[in-house]
Amino acid sequence: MSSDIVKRVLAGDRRAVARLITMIENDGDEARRALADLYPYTGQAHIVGVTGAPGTGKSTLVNELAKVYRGSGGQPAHSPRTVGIIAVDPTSPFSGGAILGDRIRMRELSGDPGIFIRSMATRGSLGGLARATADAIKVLDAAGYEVIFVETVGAGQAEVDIAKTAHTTIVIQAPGLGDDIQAIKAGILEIADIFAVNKADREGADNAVMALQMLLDLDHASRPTLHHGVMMGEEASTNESDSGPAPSQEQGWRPPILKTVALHSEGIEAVVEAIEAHLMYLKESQTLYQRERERIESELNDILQQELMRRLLDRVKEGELDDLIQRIGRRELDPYSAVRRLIEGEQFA
Ligand SMILES: Nc1nc2c(ncn2[C@@H]2O[C@H](COP(=O)(O)OP(=O)(O)OP(=O)(O)O)[C@@H](O)[C@H]2O)c(=O)[nH]1
Ligand SMILES: [Mg+2]
Repeated sequence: MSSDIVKRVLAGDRRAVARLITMIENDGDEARRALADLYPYTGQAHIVGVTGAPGTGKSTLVNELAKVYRGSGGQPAHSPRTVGIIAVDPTSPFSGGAILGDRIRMRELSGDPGIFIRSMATRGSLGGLARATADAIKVLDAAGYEVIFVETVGAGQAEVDIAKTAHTTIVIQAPGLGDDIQAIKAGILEIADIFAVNKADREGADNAVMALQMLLDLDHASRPTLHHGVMMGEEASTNESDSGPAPSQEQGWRPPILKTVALHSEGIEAVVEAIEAHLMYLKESQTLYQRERERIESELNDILQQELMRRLLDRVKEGELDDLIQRIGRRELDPYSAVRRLIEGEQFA
């Protein structure tokens, strides 16, 4: 039996969507039940991750992209689509300047009923921000938002997590942050489907583009690139997969590098085209299927770990963990034995 909030979310009620996301942030059982009821209605949206160093222009670009998808700004290229935006702030839960700035910036979009905008911040709950974000995406998806942008600051795990959750990941670079190959963060090639060199009105944008280009060339030359688990290049034609349909005779996807000036709405249409082209590629090459499988597997793992941990900690008595830490510190106990005894539920007295 669906609860009231589930029905309202499915009907696209914005206030119900907002409330359920708050419930998810607070990690309640009711939220979990609602998510279970909503799950069959998910899997429709195109999830687009947008990541990059602080201040590179992620929020500004997402706003501009949203406008194009809504058909405003004189872009009748395709029929308007509804847009959900989740801005993830991994740092400050309450005083986040980024969140405040985003609120102000996004106000210009908020009059449009076809756009839903939400900021999320860490509460230190067990599953962490990545879990809550993945669940919030499901709510927007079930509520019928067709394109969902998720903005995360490019910092280690947060970035990897979003690439796992998103279908298409845009990595934003900006000139001046270091324009040579060494300065480009390791691991970025693994997650980027599209590069946007934003602030192209500033000096050094071409250098940033060239550095990325060289990096892609090197990467391509040095190995049969595994991009999101699918072989790229000519190798793809001989690649066989036992986990689902074999990849097609695709040439693979080489991330385009696009210059933008988000502040002045320049180059945005090309980014939209790249996003659409990437989705097409995912569908035609069967990569979508494979990614979805990997995503589900990793999500299942996360939830399992989280749930096992929660159950274990529920059983551990107040102060017991502290005692253990002290005993380990005094070398009376080693950490492996401590964990074994915790799991087996032995008393430590
Ligand atoms: N010159 C120039 N400034 C830009 C451009 N795009 C964004 N900005 C400015 O750069 C600053 C940061 O932009 P944001 O969109 O907030 O960047 P962000 O990556 O979302 O920032 P965080 O969420 O705090 O990491 C703002 O002052 C923007 O007005 C651009 O294309 N050119
Ligand atoms: Mg931002």
